[in-house]
Amino acid sequence: MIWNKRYETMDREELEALQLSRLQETVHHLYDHVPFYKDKLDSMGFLPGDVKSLADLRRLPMTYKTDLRDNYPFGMFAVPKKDVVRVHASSGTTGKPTVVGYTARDLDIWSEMTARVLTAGGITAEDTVQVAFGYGLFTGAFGMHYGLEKIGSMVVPASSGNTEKQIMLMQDFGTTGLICTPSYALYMLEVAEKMGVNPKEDLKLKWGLFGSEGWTDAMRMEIEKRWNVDATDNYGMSELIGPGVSGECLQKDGMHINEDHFIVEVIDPDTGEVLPDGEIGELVFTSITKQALPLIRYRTMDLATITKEPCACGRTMARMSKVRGRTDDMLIIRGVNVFPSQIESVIVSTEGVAPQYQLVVTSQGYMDELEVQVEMVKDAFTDDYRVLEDIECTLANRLQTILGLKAKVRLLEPGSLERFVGKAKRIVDKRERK
Ligand code: DLL
Repeated sequence: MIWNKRYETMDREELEALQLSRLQETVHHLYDHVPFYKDKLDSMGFLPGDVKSLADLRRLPMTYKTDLRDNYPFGMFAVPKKDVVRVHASSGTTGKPTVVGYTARDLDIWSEMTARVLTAGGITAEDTVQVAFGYGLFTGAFGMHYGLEKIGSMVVPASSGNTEKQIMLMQDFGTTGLICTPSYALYMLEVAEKMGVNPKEDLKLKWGLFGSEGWTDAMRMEIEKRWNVDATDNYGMSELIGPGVSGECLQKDGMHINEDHFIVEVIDPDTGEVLPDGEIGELVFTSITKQALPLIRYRTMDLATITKEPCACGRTMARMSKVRGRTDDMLIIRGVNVFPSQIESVIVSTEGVAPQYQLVVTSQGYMDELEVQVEMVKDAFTDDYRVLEDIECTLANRLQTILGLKAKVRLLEPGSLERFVGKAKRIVDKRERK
């Protein structure tokens, strides 16, 4: 099903005309209301009226997360505070959070966008959907919640954590859709298994919409098999709006971007040069319908590819690939670029180990060491040294083939790593010089 055929199946020419007029409006709005953008455009001698075609987007300046930090908390808002009806924030790892704001119209558009993504992932008014993202400053739960209400599904705002209760609610309410991070979905599975609940027999779950962090296709297969669901990926970011920027349809072949609200570019993160479709680079988004906090050419640091090839579902909006990594979570080990997603795909497809892992990086003098700590599955866990060595060797060899780098593998007892109810933290970088 398609939530909004009028827009989601628009032909490209019409879409681009719409994007251009919305971009022009946005640039005027920002120039008139946000000193940060006015100063930037003035210093370049660029007037809002200079946006004559979509190609002029490339002449506009980029916006960085640090710009939001420097203007903390409300300095980038483009409307007076009385028109802001909601704020959210993303918790940075250090210092102050990044604050984002919404007008009533922004909230309306946001729920339209999440309604599209939810519909693409299989959700209808018939569904009972458990939202197991944390309700609060994080955008995940509220964003999906209002989209679900728009669709008319029955929402169970369970929030994150309290995992046994989540499973109980799923059983008692006949939950058919689950929304959370993929790592929490995995953790919930373990708890369900411990409680003796068999998803296939005891639950009615059909749809899993997982996002907010990276996960591989191998992980999708694992989750689909064990939860007995169709699992789709969806992407978003607080600064852009939250969830709802893009989502997979049931073809599971890339996430459809809501291009009538965002213009997407893929750039070379080092040079800023715009790359052709199909090439991997950093995603850069321009929001063209937001009132409270529109951003021009926002650098996401997320690496992916895009395609405008038609999709079998009928949607015409461009699709982005799964996020392959972030420019800031790429590890450089002995000069080799390593993405956690590469390691995850090896782990998930290796027998005997569970998809629970942690990457520990240390340095010995000038030599960096990568240790891949991974839990074993219960059935394979043994104290037979030869069996363990065999699994370690298989993993180390596969990692070397994929990464081009020797990594140390450490097998752990089932259940020994920390579990996450939100975004997982899998990298422990102990190097002084990173
Ligand atoms: O995570 C918004 C969201 C909530 C998206 C719920 C989907 C579902 P932030 O907390 O601001 O917003 O984090 C944004 O999370 O730049 C990516 O690095 C990462 N991310 C989000 N979705 C995906 C995904 C929300 N599907 C940051 N795959 C982004 C990989 C993702 N990474």
